[in-house]
Amino acid sequence: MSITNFALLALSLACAVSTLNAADAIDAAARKVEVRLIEHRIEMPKEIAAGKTAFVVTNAGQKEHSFGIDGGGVNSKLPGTLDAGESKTLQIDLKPGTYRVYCPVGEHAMRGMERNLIVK
Ligand SMILES: [Cu+2]
Repeated sequence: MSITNFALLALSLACAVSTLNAADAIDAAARKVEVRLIEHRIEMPKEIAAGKTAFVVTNAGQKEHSFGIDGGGVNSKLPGTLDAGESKTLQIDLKPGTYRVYCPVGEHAMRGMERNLIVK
């Protein structure tokens, strides 16, 4: 393989890798927080540290669920819903404060899929 071909190969590999990262959109510096969605509750830590946070949300229930967070100027949720067993990541840069996390599907929040999250 010529040097030029090798350089082109390396360049195309680098592009492929950066495309993958963009699709995943997970910042390596983000602190991961595991979230489990079940009928009808959300299992996760009560308190987490401020900063770049990647909520790794898993639907551990039977029905469709999703995950949103409100408070302190943040109003964000996963795009779409999670099927049973599915996981998606929601990344947010969180400032200290009290937030509300909830499931935006149907009346799930009312039925118990909402709670406060303290960010320190
Ligand atoms: Cu739900």
